[in-house]
Amino acid sequence: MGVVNVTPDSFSDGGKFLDSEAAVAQARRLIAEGADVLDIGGESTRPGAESVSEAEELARVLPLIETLTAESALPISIDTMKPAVARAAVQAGAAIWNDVTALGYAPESLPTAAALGCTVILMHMQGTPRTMARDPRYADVVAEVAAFLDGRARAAMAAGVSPARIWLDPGIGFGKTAEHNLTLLAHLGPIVALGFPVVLGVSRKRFIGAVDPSTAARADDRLGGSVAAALAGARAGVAVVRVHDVRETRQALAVQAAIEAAG
Ligand code: HH2
Repeated sequence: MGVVNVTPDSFSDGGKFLDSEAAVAQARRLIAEGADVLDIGGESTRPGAESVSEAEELARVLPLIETLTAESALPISIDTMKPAVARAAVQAGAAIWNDVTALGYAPESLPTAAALGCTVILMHMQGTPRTMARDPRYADVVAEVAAFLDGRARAAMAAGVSPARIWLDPGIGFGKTAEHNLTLLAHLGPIVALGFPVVLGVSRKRFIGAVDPSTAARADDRLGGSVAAALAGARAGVAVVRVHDVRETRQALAVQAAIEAAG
């Protein structure tokens, strides 16, 4: 799954135009590099990030989804916590609703997902993007994340979401210390064992900067660590890796698979 962010720093018309052009170019690049899914987001979920209005988020993502569905059959995932944004994105051609709040942001999230009939990604997060980095605590991070995801999958099914359309994600970096993230990556088994495809987002995340402090200040210096974590996820049975660097990750996964096949 290739990541395409449409989160402009500038709200001027000029800035927006340039950013949406850049987003289309980035999406085309990831398609050419072999992405199987594109994940499009119009609201940053980085620790401390401010939320954006529904209208602004729609203005960022809808033109991109419309452009891409017109020129490619690749499935598109909409990374949003807002049910109205998910609905408009699916109506514009998105096939997957990627929700970092596991359909918990609004009361209408669950019924909206059921009515849309799209695939949903239910992700674990402790707190909210604004607060989650403050002081995350768990007695047993693996058991708690697995129990949460199991509960949200049950809630989604009870609301009418087909079990065949549920994917789960442990939410690496969302209300977790570097140690929590590494513990989860070392013990993905209980989450994979819940029986749904598992999505893993490790690309360029801060825990890599904790392991290699020389990259602490620069997220785009974390390619090696991102690929290492994606490979660990694949070995543990993860179905989808959400990445910024599709070409390098595909190559690493292919070499790992070739070595396993030769063994
Ligand atoms: N991580 C980010 C955003 N969306 N969705 C899922 N399912 N899993 C993730 O791990 C995940 C996600 C991180 O977002 P952000 O920090 O805003 O940056 P970027 O989108 O460039 O990764």
